[in-house]
Amino acid sequence: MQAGKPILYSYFRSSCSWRVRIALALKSIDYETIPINLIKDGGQQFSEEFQALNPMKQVPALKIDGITIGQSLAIIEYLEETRPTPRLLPRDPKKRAHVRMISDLIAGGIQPLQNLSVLKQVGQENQLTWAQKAITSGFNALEQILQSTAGRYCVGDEVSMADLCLVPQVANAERLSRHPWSPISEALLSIWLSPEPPPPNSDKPDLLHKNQKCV
Ligand SMILES: N[C@@H](CCC(=O)N[C@@H](CS)C(=O)NCC(=O)O)C(=O)O
Repeated sequence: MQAGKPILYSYFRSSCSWRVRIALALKSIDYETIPINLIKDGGQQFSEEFQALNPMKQVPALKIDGITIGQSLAIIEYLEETRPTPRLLPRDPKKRAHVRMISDLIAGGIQPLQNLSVLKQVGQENQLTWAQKAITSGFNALEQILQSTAGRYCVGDEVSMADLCLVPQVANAERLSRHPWSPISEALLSIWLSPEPPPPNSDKPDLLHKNQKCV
């Protein structure tokens, strides 16, 4: 199959899409974006056209090398295997396990609890309390883990997939919670988050914007 420029189906407020945008930017991969607005028209993720691409009706999805991949961590791992520079998974198996552990903790243990469809089920009245509970318990565990894994970044001194997961999740948490950040989170944030707001209608590799809201 003819493979052109990769296409990222993304929503600028989506923390999961943001992970992939950071990976694409760090690996200097040129790509096009097709915005999928999760709010407009009752949610464009529910359109037949998009469901054909990702039956989970979620962003991100990446068309690349003649295939379509859903699930942000699977996308990042594919990019890592096919475009290995710079590395986002450490060579050392123990460090690599730590990176995957932190990534899974965020992608499986924190973000899904604050997903749009889950919050809808929880209901407007209880949404904030629900989200704050999920943030507090997830981040308490994370903070404890980071005590032993972090150097300059989540695992040692190299940027990894774990940082790609952490940054959007912290931005999300800052919006929803008053979680007290440990010195490690504070240090990571100061490295990773620039003070500028995202450009309007941004769906670009807007690496690190503190004021970006996520879902
Ligand atoms: N595990 C998936 C989760 C994807 C996900 O939850 N995406 C959210 C945005 S961050 C979404 O599309 N939500 C749409 C909805 O809840 O209707 C991943 O890592 O890609």
